[in-house]
Amino acid sequence: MSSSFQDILSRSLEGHQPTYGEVLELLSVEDPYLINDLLNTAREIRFKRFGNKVFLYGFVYFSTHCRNDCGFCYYRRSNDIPRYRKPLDDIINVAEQLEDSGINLIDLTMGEDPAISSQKSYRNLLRIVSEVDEHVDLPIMVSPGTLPPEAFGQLRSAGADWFACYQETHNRDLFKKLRLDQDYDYRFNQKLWAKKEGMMIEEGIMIGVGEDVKDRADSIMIMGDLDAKQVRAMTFLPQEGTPMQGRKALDFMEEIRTIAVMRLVHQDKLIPASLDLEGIRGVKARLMAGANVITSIVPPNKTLAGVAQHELDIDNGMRSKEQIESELDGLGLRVASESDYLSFLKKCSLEA
Ligand code: SAM
Ligand code: MD0
Ligand code: SF4
Repeated sequence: MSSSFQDILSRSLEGHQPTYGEVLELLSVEDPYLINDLLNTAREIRFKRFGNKVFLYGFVYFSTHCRNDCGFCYYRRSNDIPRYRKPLDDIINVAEQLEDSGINLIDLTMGEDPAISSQKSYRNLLRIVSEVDEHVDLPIMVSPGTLPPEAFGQLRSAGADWFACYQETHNRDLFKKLRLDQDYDYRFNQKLWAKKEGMMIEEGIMIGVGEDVKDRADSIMIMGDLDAKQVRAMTFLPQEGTPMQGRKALDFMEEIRTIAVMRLVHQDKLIPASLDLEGIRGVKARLMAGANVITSIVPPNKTLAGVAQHELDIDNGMRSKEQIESELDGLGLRVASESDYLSFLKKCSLEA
């Protein structure tokens, strides 16, 4: 067992993508020494592909209203919580402030707020994207939930470089339990439509929502079929007031191992270490597993929320570039420049 495990690691290090069966093995092994070897290999692969550079993403959750009722989400329609919808000027100001702080991309995220976009009209969303694009000289990711097929060309023209929409799981039965009353194929097709219009896509899964190891392996392979340029795994954190509030969160080790396996399979893709789970103190473990983007950087005192952790480390200023830089220093890593990020995007567009 362990020698074949080591073979998988050495072949990965030579640039060979593990097979489905090998992915299952990497995700299942229990020996802590072997898991440690997996993490070391993932880190080495990141170094081979990206050197010591890490990308930083600013997160602007501009509306927390949502028409959906996802069982895992704090912002689900049925949860009686305070919500906000930021005016355009505030969104632009925050995006400008994030740009000044020296990050690489702005992620414009919303609940499926009917006042901003619906299957019938998404004018307001297009306006927000094009205004941010006009004021800020950074690539833009948009995470708006689902849109009708005809929206994607317009979203691209408005200035969206990336479209993020996480399936959470590629097990259809489990999807039904998580994303209540939502259509699996419609959500999956979002990514195909976005790609067709020239956007890069991010795919993602949640860890600890009832999936098994095979489901995780399936998702990792599907991320490749989709040609997602950024792929993520986030541990599910139970949210107050939701049907899944009583579930126990897994410890973060399964997410961290999944990040490492994703790095072996998707060697030249971006893989986030999100601040939205454990805040700044969780960055190191995720980077040590081969992640190369720090997401969910939120400026303090702007009444902006996170998603899985709606407050953690925001108003104390810990989700900031300065804090991240000091973490990176200790790991021999540094923040990528704007031109490093643009080279990555250029490489992706040449592959398209
Ligand atoms: N409303 C849009 C959507 O659902 O696609 C954009 C919001 S996006 C930030 C929501 C993502 O946050 C989900 O796809 C999920 O990956 C993550 N998320 C939400 N609730 C979570 C929770 N309780 N634990 C971990 N991740 C969560
Ligand atoms: C994050 N809270 O990066 C954000 C969010 C949406 N594109 C990203 C889940 O962790
Ligand atoms: Fe709405 Fe997105 Fe939360 Fe689902 S995950 S309830 S679509 S904000």
